[in-house]
Amino acid sequence: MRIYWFQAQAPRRVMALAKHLGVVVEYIEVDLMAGELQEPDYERLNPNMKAPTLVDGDLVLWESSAIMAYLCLKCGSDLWPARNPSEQVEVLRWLSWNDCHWANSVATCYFEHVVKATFGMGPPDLEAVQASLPDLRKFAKVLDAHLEHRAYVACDRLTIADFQLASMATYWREAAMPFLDFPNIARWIDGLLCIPAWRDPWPDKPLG
Ligand SMILES: N[C@@H](CCC(=O)N[C@@H](CS)C(=O)NCC(=O)O)C(=O)O
Repeated sequence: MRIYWFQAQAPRRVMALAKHLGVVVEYIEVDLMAGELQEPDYERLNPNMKAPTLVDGDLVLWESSAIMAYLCLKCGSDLWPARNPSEQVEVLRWLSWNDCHWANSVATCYFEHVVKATFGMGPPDLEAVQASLPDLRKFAKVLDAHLEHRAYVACDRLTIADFQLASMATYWREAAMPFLDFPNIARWIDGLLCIPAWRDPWPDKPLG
């Protein structure tokens, strides 16, 4: 099984899960800045020209939530609760909420403060950050209330929904996301960072 990746939030979810589950994977790092996502061979695998992409035999899969569900199915993990319909619906609800609302609302802070710094793309556009905050606060209020008596987003245990929702929010301090005002979100993120594979999702570099 191969996973194409580079150090960014969507590959992060998949890499953390694979490490957490102990799946044997060949990791292929693509060089974003060298334009490798646009190379025809890569475009044939992932026409979105984005990462991550998983290849397992004849199967080619993109979209990190689908890849995470696939990894769980492969190793029989209930982080994607395939055998429990009501849990599955609960996880699906939060995956959908992430992709339609939460990811968009945290993306500006993350891009302006983390992505630009990582790839040397210049200073953050603070006006854009400011303009994104009403939406971020609107959806943070929903998540914070949901997490009030919970350690995890769904099913009272770790699921792929946690990794899906937490990937950009994990960087809330450096990304200046206002989670001091949403303490249940801050507690949930800090709790996830106790999971070794979530804290350090990237493949070990070969020695030497
Ligand atoms: N919805 C996709 C998002 C994939 C995505 O946007 N990946 C980003 C990295 S976080 C990417 O490859 N960006 C490169 C580009 O857009 O050129 C998923 O969850 O897999």
